[in-house]
Amino acid sequence: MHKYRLAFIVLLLHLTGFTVTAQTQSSWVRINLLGYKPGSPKVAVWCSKENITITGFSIIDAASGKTVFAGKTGKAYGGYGPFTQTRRLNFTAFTNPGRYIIKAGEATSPEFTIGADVYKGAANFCLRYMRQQRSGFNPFLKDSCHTHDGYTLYGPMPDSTHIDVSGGWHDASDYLQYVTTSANATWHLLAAGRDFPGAFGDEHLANGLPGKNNQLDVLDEARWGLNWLLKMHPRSNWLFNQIADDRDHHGMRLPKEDSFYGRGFERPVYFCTAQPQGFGKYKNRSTGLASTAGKFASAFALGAVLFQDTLLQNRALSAWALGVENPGVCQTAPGRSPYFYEEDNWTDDMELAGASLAAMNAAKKKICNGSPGLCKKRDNNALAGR
Ligand SMILES: [Ca+2]
Ligand SMILES: [Ca+2]
Repeated sequence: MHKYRLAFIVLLLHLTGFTVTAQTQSSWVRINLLGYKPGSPKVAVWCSKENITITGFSIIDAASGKTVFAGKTGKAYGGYGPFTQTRRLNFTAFTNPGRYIIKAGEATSPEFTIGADVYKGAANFCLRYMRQQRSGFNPFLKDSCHTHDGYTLYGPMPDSTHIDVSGGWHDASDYLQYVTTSANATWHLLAAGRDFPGAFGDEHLANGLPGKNNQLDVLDEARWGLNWLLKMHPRSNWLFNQIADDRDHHGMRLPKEDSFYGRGFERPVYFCTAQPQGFGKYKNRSTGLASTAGKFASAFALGAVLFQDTLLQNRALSAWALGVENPGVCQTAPGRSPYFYEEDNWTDDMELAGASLAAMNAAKKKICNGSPGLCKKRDNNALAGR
């Protein structure tokens, strides 16, 4: 019995000591966790919860423990977030590859790397998050969710008309789905695949499960986005803006058991009307369609080029036309909470759309000049699919 009591006291002392150590730490050094390339700018940030100051820092070789670089801190930046004082630690001048630790005052950084290949695989790795966010079939869970979406609101059809808009990605770690964020993500995935194909692999199928399908995974992911956007712009004069609203935030539930909207597992699908919307006390300040229409058009136009798809081409043109006819912003719809995506500019979206359409038309001209019959056949197929 005595033995156990002693062990308990030793454990208690150990825990107490640990707690005191954690509580007394008041400053930290934050680094780029991926590391730094030898020739790139290199900055860490020292931050403290006390109003103290430091004037210098040192870099220590992780293996030998020797100081290999000494630097002066930048000017005091003052408070930021939970911190009272912050300073930048610039060590761009230090270019030797290796594993290091930064020591600044009482704070020590985690170990980090300086090396030519520190970013290798990073872009491809980020696609894991996109696959985890997939709505409809989710390859991370190997299960499907939100397959009942959804019922319409604000549209030209009677409210609560069912329309199939299952697919796309959940937004920001909740289950909401927006065109404004999804079309933006889709365009960037397409552009990344176009401009940096060597940064991505082919280790997943179109549905996100492991496998090879002779298509870069970044373009598989972009295609997943485009397929959903086509459902959200199903006719040349119909644009939908979002699925679900802030009732989403009222509690935790499994994605396939999302019954927060009073119609089984269906969720509301908001039509873009160029007017303020919001089912509860709060309304957005929508004035037009162009911010959303422009994002649709730019994603479809770039997708049309990369996938040689005339349905995407036609949808790019129809979304563009709706944006031209309805200048203004199309904000997301709130409900019981006052916050929503308060986008106040639309010209940037129409500019990107215009540039993307010009590139699409130039690419089409090139293809059609080479094979006019193929273009005619594709256009007919696209029209039949409308
Ligand atoms: Ca693939
Ligand atoms: Ca904008």
